[in-house]
Amino acid sequence: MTDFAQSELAPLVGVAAPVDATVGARTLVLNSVDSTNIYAAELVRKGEFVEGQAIFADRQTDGRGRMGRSWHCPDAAGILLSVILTPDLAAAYLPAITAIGALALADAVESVAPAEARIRWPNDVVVDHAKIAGVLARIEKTPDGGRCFVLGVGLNVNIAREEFPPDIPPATSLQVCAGRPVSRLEAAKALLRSLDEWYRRLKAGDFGAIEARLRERSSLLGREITVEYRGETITGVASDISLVDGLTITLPDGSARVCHESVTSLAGHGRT
Ligand code: BT5
Repeated sequence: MTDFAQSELAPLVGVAAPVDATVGARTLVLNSVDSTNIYAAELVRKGEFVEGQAIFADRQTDGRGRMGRSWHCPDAAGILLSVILTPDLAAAYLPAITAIGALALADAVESVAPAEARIRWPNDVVVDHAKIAGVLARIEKTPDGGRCFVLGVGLNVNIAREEFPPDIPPATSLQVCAGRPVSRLEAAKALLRSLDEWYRRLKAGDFGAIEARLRERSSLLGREITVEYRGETITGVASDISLVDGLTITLPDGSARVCHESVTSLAGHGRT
């Protein structure tokens, strides 16, 4: 593991963040790391971080997804980023952290490629139902007994269709959307900018704005879906998304089922 790199992202170190930005106020670019989320968690445990610190890597040897899954990314072809956030919020606000990650990714996708980005609740960003980015948010303890959020995001930038593992659900990249290679540096800057804006809203307590945009960007709302939730298969119409309750599915008999945590989708909006 090296902590500075001959990387396309190297210009982000030190100079990129506007003076008033929190996200990216300090930035590390690593050549190679097991997982940026693990690296960020270690910084938190040691108390060696500032609010908004961003850790990028060109390569992960153990990139993590949710529920023991892995995140695949060819070397120097994507954005692999973890940001350490310290809002004064209880652990129950973790879904809001995931939400601002997904919203920022969707904004960044649209600012650098001609694509319409949607959020497949809770943590996938999709273009035409193919996954272009994912979010993995975690809570970590600081040495003084406090709490931090580590927001990890993976965004596919210059990955050709055939470079995705054949056994994963449909995936896409900015390059596939744009029909040409895309600057990782520009994508990273757009992402930091947008994340900073959403983090500002979060810290101001503007959960209404976050929730409203989450609904607007949803790939699920109004669609018939089939999901697996806590061992049960549920088919119905995705009728609401909220930061507190999660996903509400209205069943054919008119009753509602609330899925607080992640669901495994089986049909209706692409597998996850
Ligand atoms: C996620 O999990 O989507 C969270 C991804 C977070 C990755 C970032 S990279 C920086 C930071 N450090 C880390 O170690 N992690 C974070 P989940 O919803 O569980 O999706 C994982 C599933 O997506 C896998 O099981 C594959 O099926 C699929 N997948 C893996 N790599 C992919 C890719 N590059 N594009 C699209 N789908 C992918």
